[in-house]
Amino acid sequence: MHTTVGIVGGGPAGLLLARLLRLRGIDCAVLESRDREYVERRQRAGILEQATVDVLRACGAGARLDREGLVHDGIELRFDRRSHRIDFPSLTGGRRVTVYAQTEVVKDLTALHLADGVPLLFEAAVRAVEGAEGDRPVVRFEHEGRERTLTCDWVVGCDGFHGVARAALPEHVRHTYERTYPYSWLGVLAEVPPSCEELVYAHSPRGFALHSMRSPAVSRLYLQVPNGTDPADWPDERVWDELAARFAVDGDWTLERGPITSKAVLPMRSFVTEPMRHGRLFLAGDAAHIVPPTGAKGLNLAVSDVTVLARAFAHLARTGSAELLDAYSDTCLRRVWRAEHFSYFMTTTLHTDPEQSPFTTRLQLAQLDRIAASPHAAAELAENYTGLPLE
Ligand code: FAS
Ligand code: PHB
Repeated sequence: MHTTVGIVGGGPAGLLLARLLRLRGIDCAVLESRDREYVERRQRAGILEQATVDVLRACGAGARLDREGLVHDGIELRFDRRSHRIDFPSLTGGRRVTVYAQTEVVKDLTALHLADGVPLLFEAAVRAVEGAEGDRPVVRFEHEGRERTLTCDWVVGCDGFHGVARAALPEHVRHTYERTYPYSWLGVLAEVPPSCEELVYAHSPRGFALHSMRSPAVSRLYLQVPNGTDPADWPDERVWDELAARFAVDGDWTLERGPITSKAVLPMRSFVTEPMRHGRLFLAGDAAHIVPPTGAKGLNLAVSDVTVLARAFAHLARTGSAELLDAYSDTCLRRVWRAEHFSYFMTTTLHTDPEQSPFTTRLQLAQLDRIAASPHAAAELAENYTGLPLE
């Protein structure tokens, strides 16, 4: 097989890149190691920035998003038994976010591909990317029990943190920056209407908690837990009791309980690979960078990477100039480090490190109090959370 742009990984980054290239008449093919059902059911992100919604609409993947997405004009911070709402439009000149699950974005993009025939191979596990320094890189993959190759003019690694593409950047070229955290998230999906209109981020002496949602009937909630936690040690009642304790505020508010349908522990990591390009190989999304989910940036960063990359490939096809491809890594890394900083800030301000001193806890509360008291500090959070416009 040969194509212009070989895409490794059929998550949101790979699927959206293929769609954007297709709309610009650039040949591409997507190789995804898992089956369709697994990729469409894998619970991940839930918050879309305005810029992400705009890109999905522009590429024809906005119809269901517009029908079923929940537009939110703010979030609530809870700390010291107090509650404080951050109003996005008034602090950012009109920006807001949309609650629409990553699973649904993946379903919408997959349906578009299967409808208009972009080569999208499921259960096609890529073993290696070779020849990125040459002018015709080769992707070696296994499909239906046979070893196969895809030759390309360009390869894009959209295969996530545990993928193979990043390994094709030689050690002497690749610089990695990493921070791990002394806690994880226990994420649950529950068949119960959300107990709040907007997302609630809670700082409490017992640890962090987040109340998110998937629909008017399905809640998505997260609890800070020690690394290495076994979900089996958290029976439903214990989950609800702990959530209620962490969301507790003075005043009348009740956490509605219901059947928990999924439970998983998610480690927290900040990770960046530089550069995001080597020869004819590009990295996009989680293949190049990871943010802790406290800032709701993961999926949105993947979308901004492939938007910049698709524009650069279109510029090459139109003008013959590779200038935007040459600028890809620097262009994306500016946005990546902004999101890394914001996600680190949200994580270290809202979580309680088991080793932290009472002095550190006081500093966290002083920072949260500042955000509640100062429109400038609140605007800084709101601008980062709703996402900066794409360059
Ligand atoms: P993805 O990891 O989504 O997709 C990569 C794809 O490549 C996968 O489909 C994988 O099967 C495939 N692949 C891997 N190796 C391959 C190979 N060798 N050959 C072929 N295909 C291969 N963000 C939030 O904002 N909120 C959240 O709550 C949240 N929860 C998360 C939970 C988890 C467990 C993880 C890992 C991430 C979470 N994130 C969350 C971040 C998440 O949204 C990511 O940023 C987003 O999935 C990134 O999309 P991709 O870059 O497309 O990577
Ligand atoms: C989610 O809905 O899954 C979600 C929302 C906001 C976050 C993280 C996860 O910060």
